[in-house]
Amino acid sequence: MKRMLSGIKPTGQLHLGNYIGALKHFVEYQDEYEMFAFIANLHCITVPQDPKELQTNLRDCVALYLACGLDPKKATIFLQTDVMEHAQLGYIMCCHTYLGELNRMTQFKDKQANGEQNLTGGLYTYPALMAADIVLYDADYVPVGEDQKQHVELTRDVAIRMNNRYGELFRVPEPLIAKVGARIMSLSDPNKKMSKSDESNKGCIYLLDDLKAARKKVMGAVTDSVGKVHYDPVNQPGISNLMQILSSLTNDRPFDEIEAEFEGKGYGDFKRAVADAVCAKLEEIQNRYREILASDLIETTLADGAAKASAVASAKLAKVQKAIGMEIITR
Ligand code: ATP
Ligand code: LTN
Repeated sequence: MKRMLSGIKPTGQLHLGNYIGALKHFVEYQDEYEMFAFIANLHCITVPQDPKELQTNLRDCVALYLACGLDPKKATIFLQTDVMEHAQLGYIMCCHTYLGELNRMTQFKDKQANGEQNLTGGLYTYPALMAADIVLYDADYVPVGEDQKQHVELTRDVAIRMNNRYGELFRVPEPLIAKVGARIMSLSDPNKKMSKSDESNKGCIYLLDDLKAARKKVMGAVTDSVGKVHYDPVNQPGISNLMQILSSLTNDRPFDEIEAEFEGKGYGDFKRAVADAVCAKLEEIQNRYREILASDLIETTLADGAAKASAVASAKLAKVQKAIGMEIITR
């Protein structure tokens, strides 16, 4: 069975972009692949976190993985820090990643270009840790949103480099990016990615948003003056974004079918249909989320997941360290 691995940073509350671009696919693939789904809590401290908020976000993130349909019997669900090998292999990968490669990573470059102050070393070297996350499990595929493609490509380059230098160590992974929904845009500015760091809060639908608030955000989404429900991301980015959301939440309904349904109707009708689909999905997730919080499923899932992931990760780290010639006592 082919392996798949992905992670989400608990830097804030999970949003619809995280669900449509990533989480939904983890769930779809868990039957077909050996799935490793983790919470990237080392990655999230690359930017400052409030400890209390982080603790809440962390628990919510695990609960939401489960509430969205990840099944601990099928997928290995774990916390990155529960498997020490991530940090250790992360350091080793960092020592095989060139500064030129890190300098090209847009996430860091953008923050620097925006004049953000006190950027950390952890943020700069983060793609090397992400590479370790992936190769530690010999993942064949990495389902992610569009913004992460560059990091998976770097992982491939470093894995190939190390395989060439030390002999076959790692499987070389491929990013798996959905055709629809890999970059859900902000509802208040369809030229910007829907993001946890949305300051106005109007453009981002959180999975735990109150349903009324979520509906209001959809109904207030920025559209255009064309007046036709048509998929054209360049000229109608707002409408095209809503079409992607609707399609993703309704069994990948084709765009031409959506266009035909709303032919001759106003944007109000279309937005109501999108809001209905969003609220139905949020309601389903939130009901399950409340049940999970009232149970001990978070703890049992993480304990189980950490044990399964550690077994794979420790064997891989031992192999790498031996190949590099770093070890004396074989583990
Ligand atoms: P932020 O929302 O703060 O920009 P992020 O994308 O940097 O967060 P994560 O929350 O860890 O980081 O992302 C988890 C997954 O969700 C990744 O695979 C990412 O590509 C995907 N993702 C994030 N935002 C979107 C979006 N707007 N549309 C589609 N996929 C997204
Ligand atoms: N960098 C990703 C989160 C992440 C990840 C990973 C995704 C960390 N390690 C390994 C896939 C595979 C992000 O910022 N969204």
